[in-house]
Amino acid sequence: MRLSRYFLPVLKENPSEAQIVSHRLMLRAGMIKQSSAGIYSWLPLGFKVLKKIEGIVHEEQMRAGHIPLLMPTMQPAELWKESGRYDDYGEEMLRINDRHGRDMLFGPTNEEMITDIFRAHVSSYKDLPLTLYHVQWKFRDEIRPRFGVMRGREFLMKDGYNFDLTKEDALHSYNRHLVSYLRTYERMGLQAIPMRADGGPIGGDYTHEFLVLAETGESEVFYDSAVTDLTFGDREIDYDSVEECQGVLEEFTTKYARTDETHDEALFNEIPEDRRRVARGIEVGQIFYFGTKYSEALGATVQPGDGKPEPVHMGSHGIGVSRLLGAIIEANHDDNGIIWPEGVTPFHCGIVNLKQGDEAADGACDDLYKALTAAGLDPLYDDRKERAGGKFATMDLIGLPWRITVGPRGLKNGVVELTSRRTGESEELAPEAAVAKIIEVYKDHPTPRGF
Ligand code: P5A
Repeated sequence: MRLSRYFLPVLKENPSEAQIVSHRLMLRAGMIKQSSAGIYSWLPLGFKVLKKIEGIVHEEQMRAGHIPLLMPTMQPAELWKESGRYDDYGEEMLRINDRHGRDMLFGPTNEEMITDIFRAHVSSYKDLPLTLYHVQWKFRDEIRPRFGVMRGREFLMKDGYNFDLTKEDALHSYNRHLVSYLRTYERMGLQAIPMRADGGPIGGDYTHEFLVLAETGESEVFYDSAVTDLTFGDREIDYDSVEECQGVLEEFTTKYARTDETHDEALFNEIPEDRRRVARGIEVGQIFYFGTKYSEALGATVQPGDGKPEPVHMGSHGIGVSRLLGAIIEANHDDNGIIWPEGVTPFHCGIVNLKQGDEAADGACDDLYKALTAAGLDPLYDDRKERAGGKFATMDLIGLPWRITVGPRGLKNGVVELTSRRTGESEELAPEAAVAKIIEVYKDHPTPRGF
């Protein structure tokens, strides 16, 4: 993309409404624009990252054997009356009447709707296990929407639902989700720690939240610092293997890590004192096992062999897709702007032309652009007639991990400059070598094709 043809409405000033750095940087980098409280338009740069994150979520869900579908945002109240949650959910649910006076709602989550799909189409235990998921907009009329996309009213969630014959099978589904979530967050350059939590309005008492440690996080968390040494890495996991998934769950959840809702002071005090941590975190996902809560209420049953129909065991599993942008920025920024991890960056690298209009510089930038594009990469070429300082400031603000700087002086010596946004280190090398290096970097970070 040539910047002169792109739509990147960066702000020079710090927006006064933004209280935390990720919100401020998303506004300044022209990623989002508030439409009303907790509701945002996703401008091209923000949309690009959102779709990258969504792409990683899809890839990892499908890798785990989960099946994508798409349910609507608008739901009929009847389903929620069947489960009993229509009254229980309270004021967070946006209730709407259609022209016929029918009670509708903008879905805050989809347990009822997916259970309705299941009961309509599945009756044989042979169709189990089954996990269906979608990535769809949700609405929760949060009393205090704040921090930009962190706590929105309209937000994008990946929500998945498992259907299993027995509790044992459903716990394997739970473990499988935990494993796939660890992989998912690490691909985005994040450490998200599973912590025992509370079921809240979704239900069930077996649930973990995934938390990214950050001072601006809304949750208070208590943990053994040894959990921060755990990484999933590039291990290959057989998602069908009960033992392997159980092993990962035990590795990542045995040490003490809890949100304030489930915190147990006595257990916490058993951790060696120098490893006890009280901190704040951003909840980027949550997994639940709630047994037959919805299947019983809505009559989602299967017949095991020749026995009588039995309600299926279920769980639900959510990733805060739009919230992740905020969490990633909270964990990756400096005073000059965002520093995208390679896995989610909107463009793979920036090309800065120091002297637009200079024949050699223009030609070299065009060649770089073509070479990177031919390699399947997505560069952002700042071809505007601007001074170098302004171009660097924009690149730093929007946070592309790599920048190639091209100027007539360097070209005389056959070199361009390659700069890492994260370390600030630069090296001079031949344009072909810069391209080769960027191609090499992204070999380890396969990113879904973006927009
Ligand atoms: C699990 C999937 C559920 O709703 N039902 C379907 C279960 N869980 S949850 O924890 O309530 O939400 C899942 C994730 O969505 C994100 N999230 C939000 N993101 C932005 N703004 C909000 N207001 C908001 N509310 C929830 C969180 O990341 C949460 O973990």
